[in-house]
Formats: sequence, structure tokens, C-alpha cells
Amino acid sequence: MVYIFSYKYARVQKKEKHMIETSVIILTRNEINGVKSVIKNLPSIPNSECFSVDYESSDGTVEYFEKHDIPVIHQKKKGRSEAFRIGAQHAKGRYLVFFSPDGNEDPADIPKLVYTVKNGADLAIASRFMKGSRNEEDDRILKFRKWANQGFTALVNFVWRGHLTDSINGYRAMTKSGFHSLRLDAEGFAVEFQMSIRALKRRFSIVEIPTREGDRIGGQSTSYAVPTALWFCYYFIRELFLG
Ligand SMILES: Nc1nc2c(ncn2[C@@H]2O[C@H](COP(=O)(O)OP(=O)(O)O)[C@@H](O)[C@H]2O)c(=O)[nH]1
Ligand SMILES: [Mg+2]
Repeated sequence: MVYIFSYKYARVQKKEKHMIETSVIILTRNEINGVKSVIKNLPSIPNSECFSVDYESSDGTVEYFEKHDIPVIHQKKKGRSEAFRIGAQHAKGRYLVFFSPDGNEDPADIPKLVYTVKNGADLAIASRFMKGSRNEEDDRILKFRKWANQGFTALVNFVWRGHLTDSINGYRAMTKSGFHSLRLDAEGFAVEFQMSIRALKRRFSIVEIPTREGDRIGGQSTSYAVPTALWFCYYFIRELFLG
């Protein structure tokens, strides 16, 4: 027997294992402020499980999940990319949703992402750069992060003939079989970028939905712009050579 968690009503229902269709995977590393504010708004998805993949949080994130009956998988090797792989390994559902509770991602998009993959997309991406979207730099004059993101996406579209608007956002859903078939081996923060490239190479059906990126709620991002951009360049070139 496994459990499905419905936070809204603080209700835990027993369900047969075969009933789990969707796995909502929450990625955390010292994210207590975001977790406290965002997790209570997680929508209840029918036939789903919800668990966290955590990397060495020492700020009460793990204790908060435990208090609210959300299982925690303790990740041993550092990195968001590794967290994606661990999450997919443990997931019981056919559909995976990766959710980061740092304030950037709106939990209300989870059902839309799930709907998109259930309706045939192999990969559903919440885009910060399409009509109806917002990204966290929209109110600034100099939008370095946005421009860098769009630059990488333009390169990817050019080389692998895609039509993506946001190849990088980690807020996405995917079929578990599709995830495993891509054999993602990127490290650090590059897994989403590699996933988008390999999904284009494989001619996966990719559907983007507009999302409104919120501001970070507390703590700090550990994705530093320059090293992350250099890793993206490395993985982009690597994918060119891998064919
Ligand atoms: N499980 C896990 N989560 C991570 C790791 N690094 C970052 N995260 C989570 O991934 C999300 C995004 O990280 P963040 O540093 O804000 O990167 P940014 O949103 O790209 O600026 C947050 O929810 C973090 O807590 C990691 O090594 N393991
Ligand atoms: Mg973030």
C-alpha cells in the first residue's frame, strides 16, 4: 500500500500502488521559506503521489515535510541534475512533474502540465518567455538572465530545428518512459537544458504552456550565472558532437 497526499485537506488516502499515475517531485536544498509558503498551495492531483528529493537541507525543510507527511528522499550526490534522476528513479507514476518550491514556480500550473502530458505530449515545459508569461526580470531594464536564456534557446532551436521559447526552465512534466529513454547525464543545473536538446533530437512531442514566474521567497539561488552559462556552453557543444 502507498499513500497519496492531499495537503489542502490534510488528508492522507490509502491507494493501491497501481492507481498512482502522476508523481509530483519537489526539489529542495535549504528551501524552508519557500516550502512553508508554497507547499500549502499544492493542488490535489487525482491518483498522484508527492515526495521531495532533498539535498542536505539543514534549515528545517526536511522536518517540515515530515511533519506534513510528505516523504523525503535524501539525495547523496549534490546537484539539481542528480535530483531529477533520483526523483525519476523513485517515482511510481507514469507522468513526472518536477516542482521547485522557491517561489519562482506557481503550483497552479501543475495540473496544466499534467494535463498536457496526459494528452500526448512527451514533454511539457512551463515557459517564462511566451505570450501570457512573466519572468522575474520583466520589471527590470537590463534583463541579463532572460537574454542569456533566450540566446541559448535560439541556438538550440537553430541547431535542432525546434520552436521552443524556454529550453531551460526546470518547471516541467514528462512521461517517465521518455525521461529514462533520454539517459540524461548532465550535472549541476544543466539537466533541463540537456533534456530539451535530447527531446528535440529524438523528435519528442514538446508542448509549452505559459507560466508566470514569481520572485524567490527566501534564501538565495545557488545557480550562479557565469558558471551555469559556461556549463550550458559545454553541454551544448557536447550534444553537437554526440550527434
Ligand atoms: N534536491 C535538490 N534540489 C536542489 C539542489 N540545488 C538546488 N535545488 C533546488 O532547486 C530549486 C532551484 O534552485 P535555485 O538555486 O533557486 O536555482 P534557480 O531557480 O535556477 O535560480 C530550488 O527549489 C532549490 O532548493 C540540489 O542539489 N538538490
Ligand atoms: Mg528558482
